[in-house]
Amino acid sequence: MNTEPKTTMNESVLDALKAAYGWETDQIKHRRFGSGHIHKTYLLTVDGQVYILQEFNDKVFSLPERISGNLAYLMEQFDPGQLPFALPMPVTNREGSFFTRLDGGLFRLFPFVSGITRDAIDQRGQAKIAAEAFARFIQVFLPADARQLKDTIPHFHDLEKRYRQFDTALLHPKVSLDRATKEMIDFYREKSELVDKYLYYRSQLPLRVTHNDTKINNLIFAENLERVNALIDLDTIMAGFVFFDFGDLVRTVACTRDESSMEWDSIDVDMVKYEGLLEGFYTVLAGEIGSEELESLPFGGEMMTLIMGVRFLTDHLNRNVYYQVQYPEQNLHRAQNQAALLDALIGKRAAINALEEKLRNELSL
Ligand code: GN1
Ligand code: MG
Repeated sequence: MNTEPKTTMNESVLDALKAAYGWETDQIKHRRFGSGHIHKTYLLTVDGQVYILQEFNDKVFSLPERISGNLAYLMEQFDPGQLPFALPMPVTNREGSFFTRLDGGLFRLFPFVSGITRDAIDQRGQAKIAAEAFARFIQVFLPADARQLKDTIPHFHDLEKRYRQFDTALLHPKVSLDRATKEMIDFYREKSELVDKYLYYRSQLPLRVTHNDTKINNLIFAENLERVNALIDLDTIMAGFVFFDFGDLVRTVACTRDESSMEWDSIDVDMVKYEGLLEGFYTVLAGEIGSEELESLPFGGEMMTLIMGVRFLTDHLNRNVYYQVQYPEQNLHRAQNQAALLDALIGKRAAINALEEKLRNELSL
């Protein structure tokens, strides 16, 4: 089972890293860092110089060379200076590679970007700033040919495929189907009607360069939360639809409780922050992308919440082989959380449409 890993690395791994990066010092300190669900992340200090060290999850990203290839393609063609924030690239080792394979696993090193990361934010203005940052990322790469990018996780946001994985897990569940699990299975089965809308948009909208993991904790804010210093977790950059990136923001920003909350009854859509997100995307992208693309944004909120819920539930049925968990039912609880949010988003469709109308008028779109 993929349980919470121990909090320190073996000395032998640190020694091997020293050799790989050519560090001639014994002044190396590290501690676990961040709240990502996939890689294990450490804050590493080498002679006073601070880095982020990631133990890379190559079970999840089985094609790491594609990540390097995609980033190289994007960086060659476009000047990252066009963006008002950093896209931190890994530090190369002595062999010039982003990745260092050691006995203990596959590792990557990043420069540490100072600032603040949040699993939730509390103001409309911050929602707008976050949305503008992700929208700027999309905007800068609009002239790129998204099809040149390779899928780093094939079918990552393919809702239809995620439902097939759910069905497969249901054939031989690895956990007992208690009442809460059965309720979730029924809930997500019922919501499969959203797959048709996903397929419709997939057949109509252009593929763009999208980040695909726009949860709020993948932004590093300046200390005053009034600016974005960096956009991180670039492994899932691949061809996608604009509504994916808007949707994951809705899922993690425009909600009254964060993804790990178990207060199901108080999970709702925060319309004030939702408005901030829409305004951020409209301000940057209106006029640059098609009108149907703009109209698809609210669907992204529902679709991304649904796909995460289905993935969490599937992982629970498979007994936690994908996401890191701190206790066995955590993926079920995450699926319950996403279910509550999805219901709230569906219940607020009319209010969200009204919000779109109002903003379009205000911004003369
Ligand atoms: C994972 O690595 P992290 O925590 O930023 C996942 C995303 C999910 C997210 C759910 C590669 O992102 O797709 O949205 O957890 N990343 C991958 O919190 O599966
Ligand atoms: Mg992350």
